[in-house]
Amino acid sequence: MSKGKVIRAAGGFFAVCDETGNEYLCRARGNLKRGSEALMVGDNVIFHPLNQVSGGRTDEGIIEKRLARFNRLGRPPVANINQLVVVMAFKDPGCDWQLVSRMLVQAEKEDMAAFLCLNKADLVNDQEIEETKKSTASFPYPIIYSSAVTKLGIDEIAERLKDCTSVFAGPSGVGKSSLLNAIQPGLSLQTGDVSEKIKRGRHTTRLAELIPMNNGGKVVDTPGFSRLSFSDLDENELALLFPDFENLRGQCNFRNCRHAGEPGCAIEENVGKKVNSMRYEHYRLFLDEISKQEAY
Ligand SMILES: Nc1nc2c(ncn2[C@@H]2O[C@H](COP(=O)(O)OP(=O)(O)OP(=O)(O)O)[C@@H](O)[C@H]2O)c(=O)[nH]1
Ligand SMILES: [Mg+2]
Ligand SMILES: [Zn+2]
Repeated sequence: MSKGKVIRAAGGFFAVCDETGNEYLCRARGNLKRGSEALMVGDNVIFHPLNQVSGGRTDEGIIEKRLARFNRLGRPPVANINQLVVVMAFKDPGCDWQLVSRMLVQAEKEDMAAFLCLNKADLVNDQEIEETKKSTASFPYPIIYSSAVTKLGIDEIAERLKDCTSVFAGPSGVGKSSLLNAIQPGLSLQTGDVSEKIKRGRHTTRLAELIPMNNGGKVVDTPGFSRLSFSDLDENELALLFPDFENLRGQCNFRNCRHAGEPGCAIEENVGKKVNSMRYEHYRLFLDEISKQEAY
């Protein structure tokens, strides 16, 4: 028996990388294919190699067991991730801030660190960047302005990927794969153009893939998505998943304040000050959405 990590999953097959870097194409036992047990990229597994491997040759195996996960994301489906990198573009396609907040809520829930990459900075002028900086004052996560074309921000992103496992997530066409190619020349991940008419990506990356980086980090490149709903969130939990509110906790008039229009709400009083107004809007929107789900 050997220990390894799932680095790709497709059509009932799993590519598993063992501790010495050999790759095996594996099938999995039936119970590892369904529901929340279903294997994901990033899962650590015990597998049974079917053939001897020499000199890094690809071989085959059977996955017997999945080891415990310390976290998992539903979308993109990945496990054992230290850091979420939300990738958006300034334009073509433009930044979907609500989707950013959705992803960040999920990351908080799973105890992942997170930062935002605002890519394609080469397509806007300095004034637009300055305006974004202003409107994201008190945004509670680091924002890196980047360009796979001019290489702006590439070193900083690379630095943040060191020595941990990260996932790149965001809509199709924002430049996730292009950024990874820029960070690690020679990687040559496939990238695709953006539709001229609707300014959306064409879902070039089809499968999540865990990639070892030269600086010791690991990154999962994932297919783009544009919708994300909350499935397992509790109304009372949501405010705890907004680090923006951290320094104001316990300061509302009512101990069980929902921060949704109650008198003497410290959070509402700080909107546009310590709390970014767009983030507060997202909080209210998500709270509504979750309470409607709970009503069913
Ligand atoms: N101008 C400009 N174009 C970029 C930049 N980054 C990526 N692109 C272009 O945007 C298009 C989409 O890039 P991809 O890297 O394939 O985007 P992706 O996020 O991986 O998309 P999916 O794999 O479909 O999820 C390609 O035509 C890239 O050349 C950038 O920083 N500036
Ligand atoms: Mg891609
Ligand atoms: Zn409150």
